[in-house]
Amino acid sequence: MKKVLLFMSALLMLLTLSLPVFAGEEGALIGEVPMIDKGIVVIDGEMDDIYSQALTVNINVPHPQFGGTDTSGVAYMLWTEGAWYVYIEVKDAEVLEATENQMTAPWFTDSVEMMFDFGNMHTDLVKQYRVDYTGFPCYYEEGGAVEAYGVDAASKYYDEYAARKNSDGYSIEMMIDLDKFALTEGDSIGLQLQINDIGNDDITTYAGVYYMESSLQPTSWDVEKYDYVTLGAKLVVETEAPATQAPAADIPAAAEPTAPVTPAAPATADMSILTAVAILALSAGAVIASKKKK
Ligand SMILES: [Ca+2]
Ligand SMILES: [Ca+2]
Ligand SMILES: [Ca+2]
Repeated sequence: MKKVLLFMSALLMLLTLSLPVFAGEEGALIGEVPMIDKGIVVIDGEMDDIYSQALTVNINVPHPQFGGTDTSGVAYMLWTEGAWYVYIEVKDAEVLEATENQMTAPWFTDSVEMMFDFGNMHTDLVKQYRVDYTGFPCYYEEGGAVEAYGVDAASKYYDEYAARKNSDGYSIEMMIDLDKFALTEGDSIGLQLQINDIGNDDITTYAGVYYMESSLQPTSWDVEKYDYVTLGAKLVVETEAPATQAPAADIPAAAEPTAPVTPAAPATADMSILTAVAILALSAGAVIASKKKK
């Protein structure tokens, strides 16, 4: 009897001790990704207003061996039924022109990668979505299970994607297709974000890698250490102020160009200001209309 008890308690102890080993390391909860309606975000590489309410994460942790010091990014994340939105602004002083590497080794172009562990259980293969600064898309599954590089192959994994180069780097926007993953509000998703930074020093072309800020600082495929997010509830989006509903008749009258008082005289700055002031005074509706066009 004693022997049995001893054996049972030893077994219990062994099971308790083994638990953390089987469960693996757990990353931290980053936060809730707000849900939005389809059609609010335009996938064009520019930051839509709604991203100000997105869950954000900084991408600025250099790879232990291949990291640099002068590149960083911020990712803004939202979701909708059947799709994941991410807008990433990258500060990269040297965006190097893409080469034929795009098809064979696409990580050697200045680019951003979004890696998902959709079950957050470390049991499924990690899904990797990469778009480079030229807008070249890639999809890859851990271990090479799927390798879809370029517009034709990758398009079935995205709803849309876009990129835009600017004076101090570039921005990437992705609408990743989630249709086949059957995700719903409250689900957890492990994730990693990565910037590939290509540049030139005096001798050679180099590649640097930066990861998002996270609790256990995993590298690309270190899925047991990924931090995770949950799919949040739908945002309550503010509707336009009632001022935009001003009587339609006022708007064309105020917006019509004003004829010069003396046709022969050249237009002066003073007159433009007076005209602008007159329009402002005439109709608030016209001012709102012009703001929206900016
Ligand atoms: Ca956009
Ligand atoms: Ca979709
Ligand atoms: Ca670069």
